[in-house]
Amino acid sequence: MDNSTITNKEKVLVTSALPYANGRIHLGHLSGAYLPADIYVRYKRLNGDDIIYICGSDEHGVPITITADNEKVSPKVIIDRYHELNRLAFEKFGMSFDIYSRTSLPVHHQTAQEFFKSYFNQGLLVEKKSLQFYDEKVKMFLPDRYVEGTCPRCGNEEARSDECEKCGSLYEPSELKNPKSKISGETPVLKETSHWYFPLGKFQERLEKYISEMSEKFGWKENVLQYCRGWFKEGLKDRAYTRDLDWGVKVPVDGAEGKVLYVWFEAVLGYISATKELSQKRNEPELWKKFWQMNDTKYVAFIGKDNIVFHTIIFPAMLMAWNDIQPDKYILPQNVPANEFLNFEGKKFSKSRGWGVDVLEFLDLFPPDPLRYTLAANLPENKDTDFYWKEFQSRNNGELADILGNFINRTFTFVFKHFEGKVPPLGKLDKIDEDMIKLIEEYPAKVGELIDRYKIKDAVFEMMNLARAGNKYFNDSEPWVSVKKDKVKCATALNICLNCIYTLAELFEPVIPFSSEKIFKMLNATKCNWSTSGSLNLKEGHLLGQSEILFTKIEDKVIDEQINKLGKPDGELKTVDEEITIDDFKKIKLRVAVIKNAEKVNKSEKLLKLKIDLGNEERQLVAGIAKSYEPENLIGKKVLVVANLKPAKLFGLDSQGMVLAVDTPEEGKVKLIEIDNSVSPGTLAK
Ligand code: B3M
Ligand code: ZN
Repeated sequence: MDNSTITNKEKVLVTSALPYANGRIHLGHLSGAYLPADIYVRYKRLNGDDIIYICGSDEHGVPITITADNEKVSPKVIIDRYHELNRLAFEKFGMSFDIYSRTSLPVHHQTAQEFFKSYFNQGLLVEKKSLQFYDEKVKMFLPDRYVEGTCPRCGNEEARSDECEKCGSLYEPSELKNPKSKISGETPVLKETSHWYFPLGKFQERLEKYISEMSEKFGWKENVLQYCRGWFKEGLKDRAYTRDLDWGVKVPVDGAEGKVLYVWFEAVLGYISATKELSQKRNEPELWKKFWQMNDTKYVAFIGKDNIVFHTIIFPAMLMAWNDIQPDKYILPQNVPANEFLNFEGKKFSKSRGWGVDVLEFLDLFPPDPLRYTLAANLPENKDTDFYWKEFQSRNNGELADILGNFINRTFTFVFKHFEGKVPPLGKLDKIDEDMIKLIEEYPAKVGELIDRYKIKDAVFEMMNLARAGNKYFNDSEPWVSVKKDKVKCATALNICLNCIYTLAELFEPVIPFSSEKIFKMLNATKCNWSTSGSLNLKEGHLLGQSEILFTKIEDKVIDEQINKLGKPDGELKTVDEEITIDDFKKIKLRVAVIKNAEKVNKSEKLLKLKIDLGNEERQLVAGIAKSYEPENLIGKKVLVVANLKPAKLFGLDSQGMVLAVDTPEEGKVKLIEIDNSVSPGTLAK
């Protein structure tokens, strides 16, 4: 455990993944890399730590150029539009970045080029020639995502140029069948090009050591470590750090016209250049160095799980390579508390299918705090979670309004009615009062410790528990009775309630900052240091401010309206599949089969070898379902198989047919289409 977090003030650098400026931020993004970081940062600020929080738009790379191509506008139009929209969305949501920068700024281009040149000059980069697809019609090399074709291994028709997402195989672009350029639709040719490769393998040993040390000292999350182990097990390979593309940071080497730096290479450096921009803005030239180049900085990088390798392996290796020869040494991430994904009402967010809500849309309908609270209470810290409209409603109505809001409201009403809006005196304490005071005193440390360990969901649960306890205390001490019989006792209870509200205002600040500000205003008080927020800060006679409504209940009909909007086949939702004739379909023989045996395929994480019985024959087939099923749970299942698929070889094994499965919202997981037990093997589906 990192004891320094508890005793000393820290110097902390926090970054959140730089979102691509090619689309709007949705709730899933917030839950992954932004809200948890903001809660952490706000807490650290209240704690008096010296902290900066860095973010900005990632404005290069193929995702941007694809959006620009689709809209037939320049990439600049796209990034200007989405940088501004996302900046605004974050602001309305209450994100407290110290800077929201952009990677198209000159300071970023210079920084990225400086790193590249450093590697180049030390002879670290290896230039290699390779064959890449080239579209002769538009005269450009096609990055992976611009080429689609048939997988040479499994026949998937939507395979990328060198990788099939369906069966997980990697191959040379020359092996891809029927390649098509996504830009012109033409068949691209293979043309030789050269790129600079970073020898990641050379850093493997040091990276493994770095991760195991950091994780031991600072408690890295298990999901993050698992990803890293997977990469190390496969062995780190050289990676091309340049691309043939117009849009991006130019490769600062003679003869490299038409080439830019690989977007992931420069995007992670965006954290550094954004901090430089902050330095300039604050007119503190040394600020960025103080955070990036001094050993006493604690650097925490918040991301979603799809970005893990870039932050735990690629970026640290880049910093190590710089530190190897340059006099100014950078610090490495001390922790990378990556989150899993948030789904929406049981399915993945999908812009094209209209599934999900983006942040600006949401905040046009509801205030930010109920959203922050709902997302924070359900963060995908260890597994994927879902946003449900009904849960949003019940967290708002049943927790924010009925527990926190109600406690504050009844206390204020009582104090204004019976104590002229002033904090009543604290009299002799009974056991119930002492117990409540003890709770108030204990909670800041309890909640803070959870946040320090990135257990934000648990921290939020505890915050609301204190409000629960406050409500219960109010009930149990029955001030409406004591006000008539024993005014001193009544005053004592209300004094404690008001002080509990003060503590709640402070503890909840990181999660619901807008409401917290209102509560402080109502208390006519200001924030204090986190560590002293539980010490009965409001004294006898202190005059309270105006009371106001904190949380409005959301009616069923408002929520139903949102639910009904979802999944409406309003054009966008319809899947557009190419039509086939009944004869085409009849060519495919789908038959029922029983799984007789299943075993793992050596060296493959995705594949299982199945023995199936088709009624009158047994066959072997290889299926990409290892991440979804344990072999022993498959035996006896009746499934549907494409029985007349041409045999293929996968991982050197014969596969005669294909078993049918459907995607699930969980990344990489599928569900077999199972057939009722009454149907015999061999039966044809029609
Ligand atoms: N833009 C990927 C993403 O938005 C990428 C993150 C960069 S972090 C340096 O998921
Ligand atoms: Zn494939």
